[in-house]
Amino acid sequence: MKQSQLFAPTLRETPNDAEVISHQLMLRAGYIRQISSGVYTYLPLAFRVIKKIEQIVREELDAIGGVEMLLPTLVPADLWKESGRFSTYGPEMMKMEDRNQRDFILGPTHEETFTKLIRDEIRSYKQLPLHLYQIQTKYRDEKRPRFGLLRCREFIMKDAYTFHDSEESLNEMYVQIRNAYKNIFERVGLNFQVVTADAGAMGGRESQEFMALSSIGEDTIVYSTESDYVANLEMATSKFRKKTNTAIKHDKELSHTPDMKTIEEVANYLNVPTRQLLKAVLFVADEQTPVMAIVRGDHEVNEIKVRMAVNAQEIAPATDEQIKELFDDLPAGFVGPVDVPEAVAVVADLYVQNMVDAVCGANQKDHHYINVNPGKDFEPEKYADIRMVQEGDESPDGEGVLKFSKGIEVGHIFKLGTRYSESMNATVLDKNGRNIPIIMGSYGIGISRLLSSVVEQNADDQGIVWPTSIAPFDIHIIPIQLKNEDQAQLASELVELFEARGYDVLLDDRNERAGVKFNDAELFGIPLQITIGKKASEGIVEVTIRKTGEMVETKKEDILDTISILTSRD
Ligand code: 9G3
Repeated sequence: MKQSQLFAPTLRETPNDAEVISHQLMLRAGYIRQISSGVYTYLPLAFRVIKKIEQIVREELDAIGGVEMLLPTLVPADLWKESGRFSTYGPEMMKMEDRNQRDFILGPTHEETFTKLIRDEIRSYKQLPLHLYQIQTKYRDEKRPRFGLLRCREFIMKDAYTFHDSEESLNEMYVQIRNAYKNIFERVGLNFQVVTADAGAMGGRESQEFMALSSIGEDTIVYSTESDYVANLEMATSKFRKKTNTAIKHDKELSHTPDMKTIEEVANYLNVPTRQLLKAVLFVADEQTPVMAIVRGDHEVNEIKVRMAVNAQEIAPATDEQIKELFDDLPAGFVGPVDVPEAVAVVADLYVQNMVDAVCGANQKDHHYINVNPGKDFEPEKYADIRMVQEGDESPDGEGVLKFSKGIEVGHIFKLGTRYSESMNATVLDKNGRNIPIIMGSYGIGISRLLSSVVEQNADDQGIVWPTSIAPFDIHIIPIQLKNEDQAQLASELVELFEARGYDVLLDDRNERAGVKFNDAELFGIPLQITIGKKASEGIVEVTIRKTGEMVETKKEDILDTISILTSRD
């Protein structure tokens, strides 16, 4: 392609509202332009990269029996009312009315739409399993779009859904898809981790996230220094070792702690370390059951783990009013596990078992208990792992310690079970002629987010450095002066030579100064640059590897060998 025809408006300066390198470079290199907060134009260079990523996705999914199709983006809200999700996603859902005032949404994901389609068209288990996927624009009215394509209100997602008449069939396909995802992210050149995730609001069971390692990632990945244990922060666990306490346990005493509410204030006032306190956090499970979570004062409660410990569908922190109601007007900060109201279920973290002579709220204004001993002064309904792990904790497999790193979620796969087929009554006749709810899986890849994640991991000060597998072009030919007959002749010979071998070639045919050409080439990040200059008359060009900056001079007749040697090494 001629660069004079390519629409890639590059910028000299870094736009100041772009905070991360991928956002800065994709604006400067003429890959994207914002039309509204979280809504972007994919300019031709970005579009070419997206097409290459999609091609890899299609190859890997088709290879395991995935079948591509395309569902409407404009979806009747009634479907989401059937599944009960129309209300749960509130402001994030892009809603609209048609000319007859009927409610529609712009699809943020398509569990409901696929479930309806299967409900209408599939009657027998003999038609299963199915692996259907689409690559489609999704809409989510994010509260804080940011970081360019990393968190948008309109984005491209590959979403797939599988339909089964048995758990075994789901498990089998789930593993195949997980492996296909690994292939995809490896081929795209991404440095990633697969982490076990909490199925969260999806209400399903097992789920895995695919995280692109990046310091600007919003998710925290927890991994062991010695073993291959890895999980996301919500799910990560550590090894707890129960100690047999021989220390003397004193009798509890009431202590006056006027207006001392926070863990730090109480610890300072009583001159004890925060790890000596029992931190009580109140929740309401499934909108009706009050739960008091107890962790050691220097630990944090993990809400997801509390939800799972009490087998709740959903859980929320108790409001101050709910606390006042349960503990007759007690202000927050004096709540504790000793003599709690009947209605409150107490769940204590495993580490609480090793505490002796602890301090806790006395459920009386301005008072705490000291010398409180679990098992003696209070007995929780259950002990469970309900704390956030911390760096340095022992890995749950006993090998090494836990460390944290940040990640960008680029993929997420779920075993949904019958969550949608039951709420939407999608059933099939099984081999015994009984109507059973269809078992489902759902699988997503953030295509446009993946593009930015690759740039985050593959950029240098001069610009983007694309992995060869998804670069917008394979070779960038840059004649210094196309008016020079030798250079023009050599350039067109090389274009022909490379295109005949299936390379995507970009020829900088613009009448610009050399400096401008080189700056733009650095920004674009095409893996191989071929500069045609003074030695064109001798048929000699410079080949530069964008990634390493390495440059070799080579004669035209040797150029294919040179390139295969240079590119095969990386
Ligand atoms: C919504 C809105 C935002 C959402 C969802 C629904 C996230 C929603 C989770 C998923 C799960 C999987 C299939 C592909 C892989 C991911 N944000 N999720 O369901 F209405 Cl506004 O999308 N879906």
